[in-house]
Amino acid sequence: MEASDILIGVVGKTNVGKSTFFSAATELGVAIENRPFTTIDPNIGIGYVRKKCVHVKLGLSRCDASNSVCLEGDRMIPVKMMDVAGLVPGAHRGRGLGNKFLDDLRKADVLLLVVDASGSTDPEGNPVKPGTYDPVDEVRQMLQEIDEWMYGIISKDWERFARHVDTGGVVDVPGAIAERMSGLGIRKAHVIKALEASGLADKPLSTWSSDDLRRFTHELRKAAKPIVIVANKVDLPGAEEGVKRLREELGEYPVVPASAAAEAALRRAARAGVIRYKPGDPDFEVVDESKLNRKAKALLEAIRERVLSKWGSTGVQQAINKAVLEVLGMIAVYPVEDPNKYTDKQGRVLPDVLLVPRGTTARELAYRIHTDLGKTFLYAINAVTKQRVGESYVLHDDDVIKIVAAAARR
Ligand SMILES: Nc1nc2c(ncn2[C@@H]2O[C@H](COP(=O)(O)OP(=O)(O)O)[C@@H](O)[C@H]2O)c(=O)[nH]1
Ligand SMILES: [Mg+2]
Repeated sequence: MEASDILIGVVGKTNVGKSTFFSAATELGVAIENRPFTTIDPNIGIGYVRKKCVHVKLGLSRCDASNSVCLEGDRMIPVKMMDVAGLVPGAHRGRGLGNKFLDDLRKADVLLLVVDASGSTDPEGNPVKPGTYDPVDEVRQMLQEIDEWMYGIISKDWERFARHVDTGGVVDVPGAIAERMSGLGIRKAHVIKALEASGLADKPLSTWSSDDLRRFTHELRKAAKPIVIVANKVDLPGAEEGVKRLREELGEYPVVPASAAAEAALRRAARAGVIRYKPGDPDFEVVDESKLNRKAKALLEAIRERVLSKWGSTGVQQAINKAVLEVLGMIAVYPVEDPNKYTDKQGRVLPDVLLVPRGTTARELAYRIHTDLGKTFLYAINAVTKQRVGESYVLHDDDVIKIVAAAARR
């Protein structure tokens, strides 16, 4: 996976807070000149993973973050986010914006499934009394919708495909399945994982029952579209019960309690210079009381009381970090030219950080930076230990790496 192409899909039914989450996440909360990132498309934007900047670890006083932003030692690393159209039950049969929803989903690497943990939004998105609706049912419905959609695609012409694989001398079965499903963002590694998880790795495809195919599809969805549940609206009454139920009943998925509305308000206030607050912080600090009117002050106090003190944070940053760093298993790597000064050719300190999948090698990193650098790779230098490492060196989180390549010497 190209880390710069990581796409987080924000999904869920109508009125649960997807757009609020999306706009909070794509607002950095600080005014920065020459910000290199803008909204790509009305529903695609840039969100950020927050990670301690390696300049702090290295004992440097600062860095010159260029492809990302360093907020006093916290590196905000851009990732693409998509505010997906609301999902209504029956979307796979074309209800609501069904097909638009499912089309958007194809491109996503990981999903933030936003639900109303307070149970105050009915299946069609209408507001109801908190606690009326069960967020666990809501998640199950969403997952079923996605499974149905995938099953519809995979089962089309399956028999013919299965016969062809079994009798046509296809050697790489997972590869053939992945190729058939590549339009859904499915890769061979996902297929291998799903074959194993569904116990179908050794069963010839043409002998699969339709139950087998459903089980396989379910596992494939879990592998290719992993999910973090965002239990939103925790500022409302009834949310505690909702979060508890989500955790009890859907233990296989991470559940992050959140208040997207609170995060949106905090980032706006931080941007206006009223408070000091970095996305994901457990608290904020009022900078200038005189800038706050009574209403704004009451709102901030309510956020502190109902969200931050109670839940530890608004959850928005935590959900993004969980999706990218834990679920997708990305690590941060800082390529440099000068391994002693940690600078690039222009003398900028640690300008770039890349998110790469855990397990990426030095040579793969070189390819990521530039094809020529990959092709002519000679060795790399771990700038922290000053050790020379070979092409198969497996990168660690927060590695600072200089690539030495034949092309670069010319
Ligand atoms: N109380 C509360 N309301 C929220 C929160 N997030 C969103 N909302 C409200 O829920 C409604 C629907 O939000 P929106 O983001 O448009 O939902 P979407 O249809 O899923 O995109 C709006 O009135 C929001 O202000 C939250 O964390 N807490
Ligand atoms: Mg919306």
